[in-house]
Amino acid sequence: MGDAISVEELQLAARNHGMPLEALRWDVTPIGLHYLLTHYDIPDVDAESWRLEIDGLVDRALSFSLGELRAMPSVELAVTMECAGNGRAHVEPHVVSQPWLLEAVGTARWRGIPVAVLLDEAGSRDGAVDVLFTGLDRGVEGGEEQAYARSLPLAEVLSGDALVAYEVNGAVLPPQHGFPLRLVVPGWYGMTSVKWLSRITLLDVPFDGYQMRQAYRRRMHEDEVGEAITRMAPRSLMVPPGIPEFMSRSRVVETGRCEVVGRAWSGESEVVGVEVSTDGGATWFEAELDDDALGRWAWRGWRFVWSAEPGEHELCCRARDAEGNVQPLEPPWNVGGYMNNAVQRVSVTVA
Ligand SMILES: Nc1nc2c(c(=O)[nH]1)N[C@H]1C(S)=C(S)[C@@H](COP(=O)(O)O)O[C@H]1N2
Ligand SMILES: [Mo]
Repeated sequence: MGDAISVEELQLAARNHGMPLEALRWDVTPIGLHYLLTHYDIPDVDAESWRLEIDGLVDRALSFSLGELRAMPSVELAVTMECAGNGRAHVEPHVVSQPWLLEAVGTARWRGIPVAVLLDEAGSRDGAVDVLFTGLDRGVEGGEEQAYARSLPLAEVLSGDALVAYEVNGAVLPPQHGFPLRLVVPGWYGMTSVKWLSRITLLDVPFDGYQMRQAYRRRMHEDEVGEAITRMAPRSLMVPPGIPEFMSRSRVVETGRCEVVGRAWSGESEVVGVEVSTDGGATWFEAELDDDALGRWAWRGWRFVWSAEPGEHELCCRARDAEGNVQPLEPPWNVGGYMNNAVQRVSVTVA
């Protein structure tokens, strides 16, 4: 890590939180351990008067109460969600924003209604190309007052598994994760999954609000348009083995057999393998992948047996997808510090 973080970054880091990496041991993350990222404030929502509006280029504008949505046929989907800024604190030069290390991830079972079903009921009119999702939380960002809002191409919504969820892991959504309703877009970075959803609007042009035009773009200079950030790049993380040293968080492991376990995911194409290195990335060994019992949109478990010998070691892991994309050894840099999927490195002392 480069420069020290500022009080402003500490304000963000204290409001939001990551998933402690030892929580990788659960296939479905207990919701209190799931990472959390909120740009503004958690809005005060009255569930009785709250409604979901569907409008814009539709045949029939629709409006649903929470009770009406809960009475509709529902689906449940296990989804791994990761913040596009995960890994930001490891990029150099330093990028000022939420200073995630590696822990901005979690997997949950979201229950709700496919967005495609709601759009089918509303009927999309000719010329509709983009679907705007607007949240109830408001703030000022980049000098612009705004409600948090993001869009997805209509074709992406119709062909994908996006849902509006009112339950997570079998319980009512907690306030911080979007009560009473949130969007969940499998495979995409977390910014797409709008919390505190209040409105779905069909547009005849791609939405160009702040969170589309300014934030969440990959650019090498402030003044270039850059490329929109969409799906999650492949990543694997391990449960740091042994016990931590309090301040450095480096690990202490006993000599002998040590099973290293972790999870891997990718939003582009499926993870097909995970490799582990115990010498800082000089040599790699194939880990064993668990089955994909949670389905395509959730992370996959993996394990590797290490014969730990006395001395200092650096454990690393890297995932690769079906298209041959592999996690890089060094953090990629861009203006926003997005999509840093460089390999995890864990310092271990074997006693
Ligand atoms: N309305 C609203 N939705 C939002 C956000 C937000 O600030 N407001 N943050 C986004 C970002 S950047 C991420 S990474 C995910 C985090 O979801 P979680 O807090 O449930 O883990 O929510 C997304 N949806
Ligand atoms: Mo995020």
